Amino acid sequence: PKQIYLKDYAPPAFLISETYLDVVLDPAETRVKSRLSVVPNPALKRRATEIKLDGELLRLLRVCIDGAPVDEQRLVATDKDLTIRDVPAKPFTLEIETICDPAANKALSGLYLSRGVYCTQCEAEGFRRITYYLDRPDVLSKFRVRIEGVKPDTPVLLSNGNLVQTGDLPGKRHFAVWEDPFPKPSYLFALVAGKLAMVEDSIMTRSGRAVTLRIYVEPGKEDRCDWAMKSLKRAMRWDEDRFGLEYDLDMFMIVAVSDFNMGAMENKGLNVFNDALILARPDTATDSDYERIEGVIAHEYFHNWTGNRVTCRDWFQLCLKEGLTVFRDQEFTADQRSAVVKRIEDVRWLRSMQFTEDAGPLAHPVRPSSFIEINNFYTRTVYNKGAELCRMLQTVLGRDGFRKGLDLYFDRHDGQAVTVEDFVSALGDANGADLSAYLLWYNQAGTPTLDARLSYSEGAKEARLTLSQTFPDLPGQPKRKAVPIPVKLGLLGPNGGEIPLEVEGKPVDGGLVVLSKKKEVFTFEKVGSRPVLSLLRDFSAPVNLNAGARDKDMLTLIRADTDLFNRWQNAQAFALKHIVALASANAKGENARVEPRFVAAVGEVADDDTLEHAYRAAFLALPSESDVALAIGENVDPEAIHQARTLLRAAMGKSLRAILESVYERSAPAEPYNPDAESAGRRALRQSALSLLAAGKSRFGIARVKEQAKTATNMTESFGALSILSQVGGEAYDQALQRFHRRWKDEPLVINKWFALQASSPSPDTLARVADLVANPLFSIQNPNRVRSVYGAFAHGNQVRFNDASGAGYDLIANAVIEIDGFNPQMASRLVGAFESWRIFEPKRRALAGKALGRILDRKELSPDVFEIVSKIVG
Ligand code: B3K
Ligand code: ZN
Repeated sequence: PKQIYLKDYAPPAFLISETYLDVVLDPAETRVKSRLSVVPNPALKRRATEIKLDGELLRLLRVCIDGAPVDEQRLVATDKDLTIRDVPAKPFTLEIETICDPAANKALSGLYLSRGVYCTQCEAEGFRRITYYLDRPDVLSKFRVRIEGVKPDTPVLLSNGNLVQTGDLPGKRHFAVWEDPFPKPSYLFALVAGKLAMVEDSIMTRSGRAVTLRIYVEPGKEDRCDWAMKSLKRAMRWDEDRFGLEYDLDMFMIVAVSDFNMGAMENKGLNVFNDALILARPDTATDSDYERIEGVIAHEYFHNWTGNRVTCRDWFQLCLKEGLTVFRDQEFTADQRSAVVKRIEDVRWLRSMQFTEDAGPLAHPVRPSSFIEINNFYTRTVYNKGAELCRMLQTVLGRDGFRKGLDLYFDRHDGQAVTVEDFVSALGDANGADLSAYLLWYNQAGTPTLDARLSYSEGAKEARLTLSQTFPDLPGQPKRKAVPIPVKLGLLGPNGGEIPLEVEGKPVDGGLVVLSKKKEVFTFEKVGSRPVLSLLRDFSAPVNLNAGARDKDMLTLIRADTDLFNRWQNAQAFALKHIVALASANAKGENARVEPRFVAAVGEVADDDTLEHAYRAAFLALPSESDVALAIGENVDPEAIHQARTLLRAAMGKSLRAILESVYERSAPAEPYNPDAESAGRRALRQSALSLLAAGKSRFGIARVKEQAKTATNMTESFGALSILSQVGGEAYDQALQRFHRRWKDEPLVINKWFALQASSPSPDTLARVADLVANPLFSIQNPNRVRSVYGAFAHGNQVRFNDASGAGYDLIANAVIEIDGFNPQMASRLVGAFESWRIFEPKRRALAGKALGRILDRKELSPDVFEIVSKIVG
């Protein structure tokens, strides 16, 4: 497979001003006639004499230029493209007729059938499986689409934009014509057809335009669209208020489908969603499902401006739309819910998922400089580190400055396909600031480490803070330059109060300093006594913090920092250090002692009714086993980590028993069920309390869990109880599992949870259970949600059993990867990414993982997707 390089970018030789598609649907033989208005790119001096169109898995019937058939000699077709020689030097009309096979499409890229519904997924390069085209994001075209099908099978016919014509045809057939007035790249094209029910609402935009909102779902699921619709309306309003951005078409449609490779897709005016991110009813969806739905609905909607109106010049610029849009959806959720809790959730996820990627063999810059398969680059780094970079720029410019910058970005680039440089320049120019140093963040891989040392001079009443940065060694990464690191901080006085920050006689604005070199000293004046340093508040930069803080100071911060985020951050750091120590004692067979001061500090927070419930719940969640593995970094024994973490949880459950029981009793949410942040926070806190109580073998706790598993009327509490029972095990767990299965076997989205829970259990019988699960008639290897809930949950969410000392976990996943790669490379390559940390484990496991990886790499028929990931992982 071939590497593609950013440095080789060249503008397209031709543009397509208008695209007309005529699609005649048929399960195995869908006929697509395209009529393209092709224009030689006026920006280029040399004109091309041939045009090369992308196309895959198409049967070519006919090509015409300006109405005349093009004869065979002028056509060269490969399995990837079609070249037409001797094309006119002036604008011309190109007509192409092809056949594709949606029923055979199990890769779920291009046009495919999902439970009888035709749908498309074109990003990144799926459009070329529908017709021959210049399938690249810098070719923007106005689309007009005619869809024809059998009316009883496909009563609903949808595409982007506005419906301009419909009609009946002989033989129970009918058609619809859609026109999208906004020029767009082919990756934003969508077509949906099938038997779908619809829920409708409407909203008035700020400038007074009425927009019709429609959600299409499988008939019978209409009662589960409420939350998605409400979320959409809130997102639309929020984007007007916060960024002044209004919706631009008369109709906004969302379609939910059951077979989808990822979460959702922002096609212009016609978003297509994984139904797991639309459908919600209190008895079928958990609080976290509700929160995710709200966030993803917003995310896809926000793409209408950040991605669609202004798009990417090439796929290397993917973070331009994804990082910015994740940042926007994070800000939205922060405003809808609790800002500090949202920040905690995002930082927790970033540290455990993105930092792992950035420290391993798949590390790449937020803007990569080369790839084999672009679908492999929809990563935690591009999305979430990309979002952190936007946040960092907002921190530096301030909210208003960032808004001014975005305004200028849209003024300059609406309707264009642009680069990261264009984005950063707009932000800088609008604020009279030179932000070019921040481009380094986009171009260098790896998480920088920020070292901090504070010294205090009693005589001078000065606190000197020395900040310095280093990059970890990464194989294949060149020497990296120092990046600008915005550091938000505070100094706490003896009674926990904030000491005003002053450097060279001037107050430090917003407590923000920027480390712009490798090393710098900041001297804070008029500091009356030795302060405690509260560093990297709000996680103001995506760095590994090495503050060398003493336990005593950390405990002070956990108890008394005025910054809530940093109380949590210090508790996590303390817990992490502590579990690492426990695990190492464990591995050496030494007796490990749990730190009572830490447990007590956590208990105080849990007990504090002046704090939000959700915040207290987040506080009770310890770093995950893989977080601990990442912190240890080499020769990792996953069993020792599991035991250490379990030990700490049990100790917390035991010594905090009275507090946790009381917290449980007094945090009950109001009835009936409401998915709002307040009630969800109460349920989350009760869940954390019960889970720790169960870990500490509290009789009260276990009795409550059993009861809740039987009587809960919402999925949050019902599934919450089931997952605690899975820790407890035994008869009660098995019975609860069976009950759950009986009740929900006809609800695939709920059964996914049942699958995932069993696949993520650390219990030694999990390997055998997973083998049963994939043999279960409710499982289907062709359905991505099912694969994620069994193989995904096992490989990504079960560190002990995936890394089982027998090697059976590795073999299970390697076999699944090989099988899935035969029909859905994108899904296979996601799954195989679970091996990314294999080198940090102890030698025996490493050898077994290496063998499993070798077995995959030995296959001759590997997709480029899997090949790229595995060859990087093996190194
Ligand atoms: N832009 C899509 C992701 C497409 C993934 C293609 N492999 C969804 C999103 O990020 O909003
Ligand atoms: Zn996105």
